[in-house]
Amino acid sequence: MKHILVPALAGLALLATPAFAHNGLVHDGCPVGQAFSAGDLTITGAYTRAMLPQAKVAGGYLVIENKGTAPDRLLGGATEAAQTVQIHQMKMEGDMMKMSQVEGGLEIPAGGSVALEPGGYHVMLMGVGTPFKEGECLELTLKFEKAGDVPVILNIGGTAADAPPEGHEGH
Ligand SMILES: [Cu+2]
Repeated sequence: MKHILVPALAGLALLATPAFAHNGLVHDGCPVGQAFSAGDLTITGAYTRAMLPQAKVAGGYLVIENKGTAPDRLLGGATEAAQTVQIHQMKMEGDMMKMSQVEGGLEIPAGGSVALEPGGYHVMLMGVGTPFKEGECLELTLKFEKAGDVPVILNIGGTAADAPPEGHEGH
């Protein structure tokens, strides 16, 4: 009996959680310009961009201020809207624009702030199930070394020519 019951329950659990029943997207009633605080950290200006229909990756941008007397580190994040969330850096190497994961997390210095913005540091959302639409917003949990999990909401703006290129998830 036990051998039959276990797979049956596993199947039920899968049926109860369809992939995109709640996909981390808020379709209406998204306030713009919100600030999110946790401990000494305040996060402002959080946004991402509308995606083309076939796109699977998007960049998230925000500013993190640390009013504390000790540094913290942004380690990564999670959202129901994407399979993987990483902290990336984009920079020029020669005449090539390169993106790479920030090793060991991104330091937010004591009494300072760090901007994640196009062309620099960004939150990389990979394996996005439903392409983001302008005017909606995205629920994202940022993971910090000291402040822990900090839920934020990213407004979704229009598409941009300098959005991360396709195929970025291959690196
Ligand atoms: Cu990236």
